[in-house]
Amino acid sequence: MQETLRLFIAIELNPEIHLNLARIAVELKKERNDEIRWVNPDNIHLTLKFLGDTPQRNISSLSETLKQTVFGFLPFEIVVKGTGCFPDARHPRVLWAGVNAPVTLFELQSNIDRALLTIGIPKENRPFSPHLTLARLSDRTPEAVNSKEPQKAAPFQNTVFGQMLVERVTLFQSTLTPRGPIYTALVRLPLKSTG
Ligand code: 3AM
Repeated sequence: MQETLRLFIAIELNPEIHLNLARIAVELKKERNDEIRWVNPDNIHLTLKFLGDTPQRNISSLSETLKQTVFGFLPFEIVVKGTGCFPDARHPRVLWAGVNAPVTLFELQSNIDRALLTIGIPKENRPFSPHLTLARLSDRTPEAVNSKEPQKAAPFQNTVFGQMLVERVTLFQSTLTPRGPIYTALVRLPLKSTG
């Protein structure tokens, strides 16, 4: 059988952002609720593309394509600010922290998507909406909890959780375990250095 790895491409966050997101998760989690799956704050990242199960033998061409694409971009700043829900506050499935970013981030994401198509990885259908997933709510989450979570997060609507210079993109392996996913950085690909 062919060996596959579950992969995704993301931007890693700096320690300040991790710390601030961990703090608000503690606040929001005060009334413990088992229906909400909180993301381990150390695991929070900005996903650019989910690849899913990928044959191990394709990883070197994938990394090479990614390397060349990413190196075409200069570093840029992002600001992590505010909270919100997908698809909307009345039907929350994902609780997120927002990412304010220049057009470069959108170009980086769409260039990666386009470049990977040349090596047979299908393009993303949904428009790119940069966010950091804080928690996931399921269909089974009671309506009362569903409507409460966005309200609990509302005080953070304009909070700045930090900012950082994006200087690299990371190819991650995701290993699903009963205790939650384990993310392992496989390769870090630098943007073009100005120095
Ligand atoms: O951190 P976020 O939520 O942006 O939601 C998953 C996570 O992104 C997403 O890939 C990232 C790392 O797990 N993901 C997981 N399964 C997915 C799927 N089948 C998926 N995205 C699209 N399709």
